[in-house]
Amino acid sequence: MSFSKDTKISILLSTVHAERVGDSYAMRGAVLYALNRMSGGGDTLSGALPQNQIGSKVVGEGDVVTGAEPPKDDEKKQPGVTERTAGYSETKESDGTEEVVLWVPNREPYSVKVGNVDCDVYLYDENGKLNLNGVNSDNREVFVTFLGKKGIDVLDADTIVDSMLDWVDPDDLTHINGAEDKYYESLPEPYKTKDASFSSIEELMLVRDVTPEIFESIRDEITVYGDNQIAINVNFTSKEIISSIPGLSDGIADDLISYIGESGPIKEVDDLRDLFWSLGIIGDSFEKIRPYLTVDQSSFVTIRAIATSSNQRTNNQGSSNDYGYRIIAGKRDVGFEIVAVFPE
Ligand SMILES: [Ca+2]
Repeated sequence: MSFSKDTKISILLSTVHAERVGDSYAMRGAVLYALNRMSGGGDTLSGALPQNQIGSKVVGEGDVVTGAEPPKDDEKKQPGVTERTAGYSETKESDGTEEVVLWVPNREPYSVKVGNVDCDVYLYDENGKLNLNGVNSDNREVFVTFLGKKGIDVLDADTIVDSMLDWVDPDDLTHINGAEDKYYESLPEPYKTKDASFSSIEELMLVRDVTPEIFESIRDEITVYGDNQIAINVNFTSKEIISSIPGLSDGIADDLISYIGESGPIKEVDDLRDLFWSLGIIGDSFEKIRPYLTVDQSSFVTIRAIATSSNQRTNNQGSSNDYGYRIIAGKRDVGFEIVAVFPE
């Protein structure tokens, strides 16, 4: 075989490919390691592993994963930072013989090294997202406003939300801008409305006017797991979601998110009363907003790992947002179990 310029390119490409594959396995390992740490270690991991989806490598403590660290404290030891991590970022429990520090959802990533790849692992509560099965006729404006903030035309947003209601409700009566069987059966590839709850967020792409581009722009902020209501965990949410709640402006959402960043998670919804008061939301106004807010975590957590140390980072074509490996884990009697994997 002659060593031409093309061969070099081919070798370079295969190196990049190998790094990408290596990162991919490292990120999978990091996610499974996190699942183990959330479950308190021990035998729960092997029981929770769908081998066919994850590959054959089972990651355990002391195996290929080394150097697990608590969340980074890169805020230079400001007063309040310690308090924020204490009692929230890590929960100490005793299993009788040794103390196991459980990993719990946290605004800061955990760090873990898998093989020679450093990974950041984010644990995110699903109650911080908008639950597709929580949308109803009374709170539909929240989702319409949210879609608007994502750059979706208001009429399209209205059509999408009405069609979501039709998709889920058991009847065949079309909402003003919605769609039932008659609409979907007229498509080149006809199908019927589900008339039942969303089973996955991807199912949203079957709903009238939801394009892959629209889905891509909102997929990290929607869920079908957790509590089937629009009650957002303020400690794990985005500016776009918070400011979609009637009565909460972009400015207030910014102030709330900075407050949590500086002072730590909100412990009681009532604690928001004073904060919002200082921002001009007084008396009855707070009572109207309150049902949309919670500090309760759901039983579902997104575990997302992103490789941070590999050379591939500099070669990465896509945005870091697209880069990573995620699973959704649901709490069970013993530990957590994988309920969804992205990419599969
Ligand atoms: Ca229906």
